[in-house]
Amino acid sequence: MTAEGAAVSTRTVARQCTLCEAHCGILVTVDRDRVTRIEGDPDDVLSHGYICPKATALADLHHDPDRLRRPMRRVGDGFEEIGWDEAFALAGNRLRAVRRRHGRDAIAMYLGNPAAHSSSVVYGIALRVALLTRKFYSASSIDQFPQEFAAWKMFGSNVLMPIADVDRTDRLLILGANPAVSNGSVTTMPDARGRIAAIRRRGGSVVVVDPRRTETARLADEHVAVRPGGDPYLLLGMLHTILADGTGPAAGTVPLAGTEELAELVAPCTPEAMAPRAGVDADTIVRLARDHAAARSAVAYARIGVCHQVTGTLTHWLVNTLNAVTGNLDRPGGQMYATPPIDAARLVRRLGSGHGRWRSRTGEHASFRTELPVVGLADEMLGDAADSAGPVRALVTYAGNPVLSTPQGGRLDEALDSLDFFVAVDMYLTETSRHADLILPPVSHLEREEFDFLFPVFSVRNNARFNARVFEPPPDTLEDWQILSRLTLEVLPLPLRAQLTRPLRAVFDRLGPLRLGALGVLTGPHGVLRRGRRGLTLGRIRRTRGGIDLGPLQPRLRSLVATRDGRVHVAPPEFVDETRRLLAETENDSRETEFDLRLIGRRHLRSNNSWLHNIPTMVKGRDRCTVLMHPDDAAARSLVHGQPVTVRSRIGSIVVPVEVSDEIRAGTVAIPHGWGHDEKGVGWSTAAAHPGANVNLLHDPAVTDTFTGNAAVNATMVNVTARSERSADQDVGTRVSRPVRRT
Ligand SMILES: Nc1nc2c(c(=O)[nH]1)N[C@H]1C(S)=C(S)[C@@H](COP(=O)(O)OP(=O)(O)OC[C@H]3O[C@@H](n4cnc5c(=O)[nH]c(N)nc54)[C@H](O)[C@@H]3O)O[C@H]1N2
Ligand SMILES: Nc1nc2c(c(=O)[nH]1)N[C@H]1C(S)=C(S)[C@@H](COP(=O)(O)OP(=O)(O)OC[C@H]3O[C@@H](n4cnc5c(=O)[nH]c(N)nc54)[C@H](O)[C@@H]3O)O[C@H]1N2
Ligand code: SF4
Ligand SMILES: [Mo]
Repeated sequence: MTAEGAAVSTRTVARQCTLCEAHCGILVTVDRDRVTRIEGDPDDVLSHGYICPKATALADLHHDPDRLRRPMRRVGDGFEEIGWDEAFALAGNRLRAVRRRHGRDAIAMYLGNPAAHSSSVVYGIALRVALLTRKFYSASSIDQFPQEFAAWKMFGSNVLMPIADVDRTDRLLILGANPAVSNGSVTTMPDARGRIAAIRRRGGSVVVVDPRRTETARLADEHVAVRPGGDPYLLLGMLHTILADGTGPAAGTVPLAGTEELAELVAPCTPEAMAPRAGVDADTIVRLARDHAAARSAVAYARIGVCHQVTGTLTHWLVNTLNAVTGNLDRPGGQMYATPPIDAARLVRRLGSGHGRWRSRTGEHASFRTELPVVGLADEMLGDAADSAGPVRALVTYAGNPVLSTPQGGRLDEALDSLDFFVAVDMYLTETSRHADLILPPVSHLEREEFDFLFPVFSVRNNARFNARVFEPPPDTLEDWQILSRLTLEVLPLPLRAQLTRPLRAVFDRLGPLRLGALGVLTGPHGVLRRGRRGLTLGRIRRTRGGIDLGPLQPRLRSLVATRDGRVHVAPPEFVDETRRLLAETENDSRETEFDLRLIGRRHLRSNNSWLHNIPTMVKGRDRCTVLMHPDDAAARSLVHGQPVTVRSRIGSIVVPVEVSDEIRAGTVAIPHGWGHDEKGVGWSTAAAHPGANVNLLHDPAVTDTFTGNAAVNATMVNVTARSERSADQDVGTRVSRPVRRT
């Protein structure tokens, strides 16, 4: 090709990576219809040129021949391509038939993680509303439910989850998060490594509380190898110290309610009493408390490691409370709230979070914010048809892979096969969608043009960035929002649906996510309607390369707090009662005779939950789906590094290689989730060559966060034995589950 030809055919588009919450700015260089390069955008106002290795996967995902481009209908054991109109008619007829025969709760819906990374999610919610089903599920109940519940009880709304002002803090205490790998979650911080290094450079300090010496712990001043599940005790001991020292509670922008009850609760929680439960010595507890209280600004930040515990909600309450009583709530360097271009949290904060409005069919789980915990999904489908509550007969999934990502006691495959109808909105034939009757694939991430309204709500710095399209979508393809709005029209419970479809479609087509986004920006806190001529419009954001920086986080809790009395509640009665109950329990280090190790999770820089393992650069190198074990534990079992072992829990077992390292606390083992690509009929050819094993086959769906039913996948007791002892017939990565019936 001549140089001139190259110049004509090559172009670079600035947009964001939509794979994780960081939404880093990227520059995508394209030669005709191929991506030739993806690099960090130095002009991006939030990520300043940082990207992680996953960003390049966007190109591979776009070009992946395994990615579905046409609707697929099940025929026998396989699938055939069909047209969109035919596909929507099929989905509509079948879903309506199920609803007519079995009622609206016979249709369930599951919304997965990538939905949150696209403004199409609004249309997912519209579909959920049109279905009028109480059987709604999402990845939130194997994720941040505990954090939302704590926010609801303390600040009056589940959406008011405060974030850590990492860019200005003098002291960062991280519990159960590994931002050096995850780049922050419910605190969007692209280049977390750089931001953590900056805290130390400006004279601040960073402590990581984690049973594993993680990538983040290695960047910190101190690593505290807490016992898994030990965090609430560590925090109670810290609160005891602060209140006993008289250094709290400090005054904040919003008055605190419940400080006396809190003082009474923590009075007996001396560091000495808490130390064995936390697995952290008393001196360390005292020191962590005093350093937090003494720092000019300090923030405790906790995430998924503690959400995935039976004490998930309690721990997040104690984290927020620690920040509040040390005067670090709603002040620079502490826990704060963003002021995003679309003030989504403020708009919906009074909608009501609601807990226990309805229950699961088995009665085991209560709804929270109008959904049920996903751990109950298989149970909901495998019910007895004679059951008056009736089992779920049809399912809609949108951007989720619950077969790999949720604990279901090994029963979800069977449950999905038992359905009358299952439609998956997904661009891959996955462990989940392979069970579908119909798969509706959206365009690739690079073919979307969007304005994200969700993650700016959790961003460490206020910003407005447009996400431009790299490729025009090919003819006869649809974006998620178009697919979801067509499905919505198909299931609208209207008597004149047939007649109304055409005009409603015209309305939906005109009300794309960009129109809604433009309206949100216009009326938002930085919009022209509020700020006059210098204010924002979507057009201005779109035209500004790298986005618009809207400054550091501002104190604003007073305008957000949604409790009836306008105060922040540091001692909600149900949390106090539950803490008392736990403290009264005689200490039981769960030394069950048969299962003697506690299993936790871990993430890798080149994995993204279950769905990047089909990209060769994301799976190259050594096997990453291993069980990480302390050398003492390995020696006690005569296991050597690299050896295949059987990891067994009360409900299932998998075979994986053992990885021996002293980075993990003795008595604890770690296995990453999102693996187990060995199912027949899955369309992931590269992933099939690197299957790993599905760790969620080990986690008991009955073990959940006390308040929300969030999966407590860091609380599972397992044993680990040499493979040959008990399961010589299995290959590494094989799944051997013992499905359990619990109804
Ligand atoms: N044991 C254990 N389990 C866990 C976790 C853990 O730490 N330990 N973590 C949990 C967490 S935090 C989460 S968020 C969940 C995630 O759980 P899920 O959301 O259920 O699973 P993902 O692996 O994110 O699967 C995403 C699916 O969406 C598809 N997809 C990707 N992009 C798009 C898109 O733009 N549109 C559509 N329609 N589809 C798309 C992919 O092909 C894939 O099938 O996993 C949870 N599971
Ligand atoms: N590379 C990559 N990035 C991701 C993802 C990914 O799959 N890969 N997933 C994205 C998603 S969906 C999410 S929700 C975020 C999650 O983001 P993070 O919360 O940062 O997730 P993890 O890396 O799983 O970190 C959890 C940590 O908790 C520790 N832990 C486990 N049990 C306990 C405990 O009882 N106490 C304490 N103190 N620590 C404990 C684990 O050892 C682990 O280091 O990451 C996002 N970013
Ligand atoms: S951290 Fe990596 S995966 Fe996440 S948005 Fe940035 S480049 Fe993408
Ligand atoms: Mo997540």
